Amino acid sequence: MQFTLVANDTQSKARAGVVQTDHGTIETPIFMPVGTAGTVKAVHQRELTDDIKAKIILGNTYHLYLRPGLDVLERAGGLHKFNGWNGPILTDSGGYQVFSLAGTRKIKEEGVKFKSHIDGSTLNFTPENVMDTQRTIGADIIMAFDECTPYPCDYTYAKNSMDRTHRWLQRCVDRFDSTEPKYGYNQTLFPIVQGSTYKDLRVKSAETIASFGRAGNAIGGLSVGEPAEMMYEMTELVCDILPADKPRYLMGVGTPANILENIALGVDMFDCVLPTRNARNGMLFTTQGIVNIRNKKWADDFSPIDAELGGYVSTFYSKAYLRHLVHSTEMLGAQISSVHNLTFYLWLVKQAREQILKGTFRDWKDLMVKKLMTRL
Ligand code: PRF
Repeated sequence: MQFTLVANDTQSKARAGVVQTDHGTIETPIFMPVGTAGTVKAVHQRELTDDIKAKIILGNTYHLYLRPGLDVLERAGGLHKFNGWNGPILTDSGGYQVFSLAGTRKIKEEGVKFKSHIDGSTLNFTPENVMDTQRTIGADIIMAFDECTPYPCDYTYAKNSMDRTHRWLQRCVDRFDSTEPKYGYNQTLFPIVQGSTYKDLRVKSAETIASFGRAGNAIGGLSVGEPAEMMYEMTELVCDILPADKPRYLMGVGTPANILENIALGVDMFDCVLPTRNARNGMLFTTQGIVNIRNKKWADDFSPIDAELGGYVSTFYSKAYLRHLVHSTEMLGAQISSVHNLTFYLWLVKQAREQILKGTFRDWKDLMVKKLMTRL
């Protein structure tokens, strides 16, 4: 994997770049649709490429390990072959899902012992086996095994957890660097900064993560319930320490406003379930602001979902029809809403990149943040 910095914004810390992987090129800033179980929920691969114009998608080690399991994935020839997505894939390590989804869990130096949320069986994730699992899934970018601390988190817990995440990182690196890809293309490992909302811990973690000199770096432990201003403060502190010539990935963020503000602080890559999860609940992100499609006010609004956005579903279907589908719990409602929201997120980061290249990003961002968060 290779990263080329193309432009730096003069009025903010925003950057435009290009990430090259063996499965294709990604222009940054980028948003990565979440495909937890090897599928972006309610979205066909053809819609991902042709309508949404996704460049890279996410998968989750935790879910894929439990179902369909490593034997099936290996026999398929990896996740790309299994689900038919030929672009780049990034897998999260499970270091987040284990903490948010699994039943009773025990964190030890060796790793995490937990109960599957599917059948209750006892499982062990260690830095080593999580590297092996991601090798077998075949992601282009694989994530280190970390602990995402909750918010709020007391200082002592945050520090001990961060130190352990750093020790786990050394074990991840040792395992990753002593194993080979299984399917003939390269894989790369991103380490993850933790440190909760404590400035000194964030500085220490960013310095430690940077010292590993990997091809890209991630920021974890944010957008877990802390105020947005606190997240921005931590992102800025960390971005100022992480090397400028490597991509920076902010995990699990966020709203359109969160994405634009963090781009302004130097983040290049994002993922979040928000556009797809909220789509399934009738919340649409549009170029004019936020639409709750369930509201009575759209009952006979026969205008397109979002004429300015363009794209197939957003211009073909009307708000009134989509409202009807959602009210009738028709599956097509979730499909249209998901494709629309992801089209919007990919449009947003593309616009951001163009504004960075033109040197007009900051003023555009300030206007957009206000506009996009208006409830229509
Ligand atoms: N660690 C990992 N995955 C994550 C996070 C993290 O801290 C977050 C935090 N927002 C989302 N996904 N491994």
